Amino acid sequence: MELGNRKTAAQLVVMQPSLPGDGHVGCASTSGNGKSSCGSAAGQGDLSPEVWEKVKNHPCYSEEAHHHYARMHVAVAPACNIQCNYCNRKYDCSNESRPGVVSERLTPGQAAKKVLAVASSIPQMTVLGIAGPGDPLANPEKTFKTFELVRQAASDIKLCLSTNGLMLPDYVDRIQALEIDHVTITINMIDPEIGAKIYPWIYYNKKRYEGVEAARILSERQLLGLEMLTERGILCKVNSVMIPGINDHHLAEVNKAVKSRGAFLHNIMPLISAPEHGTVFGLNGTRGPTAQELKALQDSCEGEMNMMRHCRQCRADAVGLLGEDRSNEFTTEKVMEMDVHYDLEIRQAYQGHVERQRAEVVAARNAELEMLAGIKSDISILIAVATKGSGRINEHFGHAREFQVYEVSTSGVKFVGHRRVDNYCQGGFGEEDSLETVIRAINDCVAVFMSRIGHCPREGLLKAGIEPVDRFALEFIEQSAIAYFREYLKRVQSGEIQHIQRGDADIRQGALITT
Ligand code: CLF
Ligand code: SF4
Repeated sequence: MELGNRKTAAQLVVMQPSLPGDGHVGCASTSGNGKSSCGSAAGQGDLSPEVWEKVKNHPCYSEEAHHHYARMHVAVAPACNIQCNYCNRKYDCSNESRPGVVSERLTPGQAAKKVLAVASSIPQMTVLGIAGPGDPLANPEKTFKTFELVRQAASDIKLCLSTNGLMLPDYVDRIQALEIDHVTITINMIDPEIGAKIYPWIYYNKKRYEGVEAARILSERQLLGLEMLTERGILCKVNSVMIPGINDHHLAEVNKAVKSRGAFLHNIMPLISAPEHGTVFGLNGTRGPTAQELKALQDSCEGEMNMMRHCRQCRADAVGLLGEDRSNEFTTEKVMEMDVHYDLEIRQAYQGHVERQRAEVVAARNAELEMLAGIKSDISILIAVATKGSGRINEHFGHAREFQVYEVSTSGVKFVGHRRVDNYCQGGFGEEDSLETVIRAINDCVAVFMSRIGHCPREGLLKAGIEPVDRFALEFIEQSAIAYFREYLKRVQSGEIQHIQRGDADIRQGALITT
């Protein structure tokens, strides 16, 4: 698909800004309907203190937290009880991990040691998730034993479980007893006719079911499990894979169904279906959505409930901040040789430092937001950012493996997604092919922020109509995005530039390359 051409019928010149005027003050911490913040926004908003305590340092349940806190997965659950057409069993579970990367399988004892080793080395690691590589509840003893061991040894680590939901109703009491406060269920449909196009079979009660019957049983079990969990006050996130032509128009109904059953957060993820992954969808040519298609669906569901937009579809053995992967530092061989000293006080002191940094980011954003007061305009722009975390613009363009994308308007600034890329600078030299893929990945953005950029990529970006911006190097992302937006509106108003609706962008289909 050709995505690089700015001069298309989609070009649209929108309303000129008026500066300043009617006292409109933007706020990034609430969505348009005043709904509270969480997965897609910042701060406590109107969340109850109990819920805020659960989400504030969970990198998946709080977009703001994901810049500062890390999670880890342990791959203790190899078996699965259903077949998804986007999964190839020789790879990790696509519910929560990228296909194409094989994990080491761990015993519960090995997994528990690995958790303590990571917790000692990465004090901002706050969450242990079990997400595969098969389905955790198709391997209940290994899954729960691992959680038990970690709960005994490290009481401050949040426990998080991700499942296809088939066996969920049977394990709700055990989940509650172990204080697993976060459960993700992958729900791709509530209509079995649609489900039959996604799931060829399930294995349930020692029997194999196929087609519509299989999808009906799966859907009933998923929704029942969701209801049972939310009745017990356990926070539930629903993951849905957006499969164009199959469930893309149906996911709005799924969104309503899961919201009505008390789901806290909905994470609509793009189908990953490269032919080399060997999945049914990959082999039969079912494509993933474009960036605009995904964002339009997420936007349309946001009025219904909180949407997660920062998911990295991580591996079943991922370690680190979302978007980075430090699993190579913690292989079984290395972990078993480590002399681990888990120290709660050190972890708490470090996390106190993280909280102070986080408060600085929020204060800087809010101060900048005040400068938007009174500015009226229909313009909204997307900005791509090269970052290593902590809410700052602190990555070289050539080293970035992903760009975070922010939407800015007079309503404020919000994170709307990320785009994974091949890093441009390979072995010290720029790669023209890589630049092309970067441009395709951020083609819907008017600017890209980075700490540094070389001459060649700068020229390439300008030619593609994307402004490279390094004058905010090491500054806070959101504050800088608002400052850029104010300048942008002035430039539009003065006639220096014309605001043009950008084209679509690619979502990369390749497998994650670990650092
Ligand atoms: Fe892991 Fe999932 Fe828990 Fe997070 S991941 S089990 S909720 S700790 Fe997070 Fe990774 Fe997306 Fe999952 S970014 S794939 S949503
Ligand atoms: Fe694969 Fe996960 Fe689906 Fe099982 S639930 S088939 S492991 S994607």
